[in-house]
Amino acid sequence: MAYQLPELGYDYDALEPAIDTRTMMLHHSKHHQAYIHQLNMAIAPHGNLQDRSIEDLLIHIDDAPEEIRGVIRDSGGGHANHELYWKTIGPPCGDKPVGILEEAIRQRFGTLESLKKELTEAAARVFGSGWTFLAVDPWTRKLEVMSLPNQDVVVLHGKSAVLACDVWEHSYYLKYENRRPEYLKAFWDVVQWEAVSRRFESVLEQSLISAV
Ligand code: MN3
Repeated sequence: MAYQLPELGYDYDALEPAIDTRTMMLHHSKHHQAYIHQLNMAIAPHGNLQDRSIEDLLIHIDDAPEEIRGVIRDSGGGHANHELYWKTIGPPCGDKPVGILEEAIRQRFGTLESLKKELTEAAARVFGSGWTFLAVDPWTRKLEVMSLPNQDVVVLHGKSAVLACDVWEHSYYLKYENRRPEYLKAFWDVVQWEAVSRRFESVLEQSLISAV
């Protein structure tokens, strides 16, 4: 079964005015779709690489022939990062971090505002194309802000991402042009904190299971 473009679960215009309809449409149906197409083309001749989760494919990239590892890293990473991005954002609902995420944010950042400030500053500093994540070390359960270039993925750095902010220009240029800080400010209006909180809990549960 080849990789497929995930449904967003909301309409392209549902994030207006923070993220405009045309950007959402192109970003999802063209950019993300292109990563999936390239990835599927690369792995099609290799039966041992089929039917794996995208995380499994990326973690075990050494199973792939050397000549397609670059495509797996770039397009496979692009697929994984965008899947998380579409789940990070959604229609503005004014929710807040809950449960153990709320507590972890308090311990690491003090306040939600401090977290937003640190992550915004990191995203503003990304040079060229890349991402900024809120990641968790599954063993220490500590949160951290992590920026990575291109389509690198957090999982290859031994962490799990719970929130993803796409800082490639295609995420914001149609509306915000060169004003990345304005996109980053609007980004917080569409973050789905309850979903981020549930993802954090699930990462910690998984790490407990694998520790047994
Ligand atoms: Mn993108």
